[in-house]
Amino acid sequence: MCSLSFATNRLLLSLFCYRPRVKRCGEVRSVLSVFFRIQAGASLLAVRPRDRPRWLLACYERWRPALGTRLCRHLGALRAIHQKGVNLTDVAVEDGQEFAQMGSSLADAWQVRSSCESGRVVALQCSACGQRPAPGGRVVGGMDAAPGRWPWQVSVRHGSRHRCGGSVLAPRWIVTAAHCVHSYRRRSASGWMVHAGITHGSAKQEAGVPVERVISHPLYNDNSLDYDIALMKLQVPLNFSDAISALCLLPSHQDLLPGTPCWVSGWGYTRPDQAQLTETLKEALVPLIGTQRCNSSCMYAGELTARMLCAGYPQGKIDACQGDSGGPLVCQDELAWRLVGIVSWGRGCAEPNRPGVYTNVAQLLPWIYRVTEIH
Ligand code: 4AZ
Repeated sequence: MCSLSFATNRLLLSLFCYRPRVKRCGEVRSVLSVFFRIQAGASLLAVRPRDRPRWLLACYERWRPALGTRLCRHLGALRAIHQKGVNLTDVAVEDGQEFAQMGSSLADAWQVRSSCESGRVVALQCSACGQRPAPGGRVVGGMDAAPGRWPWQVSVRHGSRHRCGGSVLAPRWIVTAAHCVHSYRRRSASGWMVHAGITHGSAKQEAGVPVERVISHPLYNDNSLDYDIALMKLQVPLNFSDAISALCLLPSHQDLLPGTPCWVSGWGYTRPDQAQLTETLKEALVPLIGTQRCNSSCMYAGELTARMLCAGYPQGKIDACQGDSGGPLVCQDELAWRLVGIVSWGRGCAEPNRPGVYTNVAQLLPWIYRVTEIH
């Protein structure tokens, strides 16, 4: 298990590892060999081969920027912000500190050294995500959300009307559902505004940030709602604060287990029979439901694709609803809050055996990375 991880507020201090990937027949494709962490303070990259008790600082020789990006994404961050070699003479290292020189790949063959040839070690900073300042919906059966509880939640508006929810991934990137933007002029960003840092006032006119680009997934299918994801690039960056911050994505090795407690939030309808958005952001706890069960004949009878996942309750009563679409389904692990789903569809709202269906973000990570890198 890879559970050696914890986070400090804003200073990321994280450990993670490569899990063995087991093929269906039981054959092991690659073995877990090394844990990583970024140490608070100087952001030094440390590695710990599986068979060693102590953390080793990573030597800078053989380092390439692409490795920093890969490591940050494995942690669930969107990108690496800074990476450089730091002179060992400029950092405080413990007596007897050992070092590791990279081998042929990130996960394997780090060689233990008593010093670094280059005299430098790797400092790596990933984009901040997944922390909220303090402990603290069309959500049917939910509760009012306290300010700051969901600082990544945005209201996506066209003209001044709330159309959908969305989530902050980076100061200039919002993720929402493709079906929210599909009926508007293709790829046109004009008219779209994003309102961040609010819990009240889905109908009011606070200053929003205009959208520069709208990019829907090219495979989005308006009939099946497969690939229901769109990214919005903002014209100006959001000012991150206690009220506005980014979500993490899933690390590539993380499994999503049925029953995991996750949260949905939004300004959508709070009663299936009343077409009215709420004034106050709502939240609801909705456990994940395994796809096999959700796709069974008593639920969605095969309508789900691999790009979808379910969350909610077989008995109904608590669910996302119209107006919540595009908004986040988030789950917390030892490290961070992560975007697991995007409110997408369902038969009605809060009905028995018709749980909410969400875009399965883990299946679309390569597309998110590619789009946010090239635009
Ligand atoms: C909608 O129409 C919608 N109960 C969103 C979520 C759900 C149903 C409908 C899930 O936007």
